[in-house]
Amino acid sequence: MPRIALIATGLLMMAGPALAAPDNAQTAPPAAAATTAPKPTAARSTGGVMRYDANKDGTVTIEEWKTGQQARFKSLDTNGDGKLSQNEMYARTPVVGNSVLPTDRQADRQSSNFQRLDTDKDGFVSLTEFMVQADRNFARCDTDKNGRIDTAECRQALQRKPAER
Ligand SMILES: [Ca+2]
Ligand SMILES: [Ca+2]
Ligand SMILES: [Ca+2]
Repeated sequence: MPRIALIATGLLMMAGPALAAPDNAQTAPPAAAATTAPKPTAARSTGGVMRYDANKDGTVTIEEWKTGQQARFKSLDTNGDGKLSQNEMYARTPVVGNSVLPTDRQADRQSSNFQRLDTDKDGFVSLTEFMVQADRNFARCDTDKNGRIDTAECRQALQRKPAER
């Protein structure tokens, strides 16, 4: 029964798209091919989480998260003074005209985010202030409170709280 073997291959491919070879894709049943293809957009907002999975075990622990956020802080601090100005913070996410939000909305949002992070109101976000927010973000994603997050958990958490704008 070679067909059953093919279907099994299709199921395996769904479980691990990275293992899918071009040859298998051509011979896979259409149903399996159709289910592997979609879902590109959903991962966009939360897919970034997994880049902090330093040991690649599929979850991001609080330690991995903190290490990653500290590294992020350092890379954002382009003048190396140990704190982030608003320009440094958003240098990589500039307000752009072709986004879903109008540019003034984006700018408003960035400056209100920045002010929320800058809890001592000195006009800069220190590493401590940055990490307070990082902890909060982790906690928000870690809905089952086991000290680990993954993309699915984060996506759920973010969907549950759509009013953050
Ligand atoms: Ca991990
Ligand atoms: Ca700085
Ligand atoms: Ca500050």
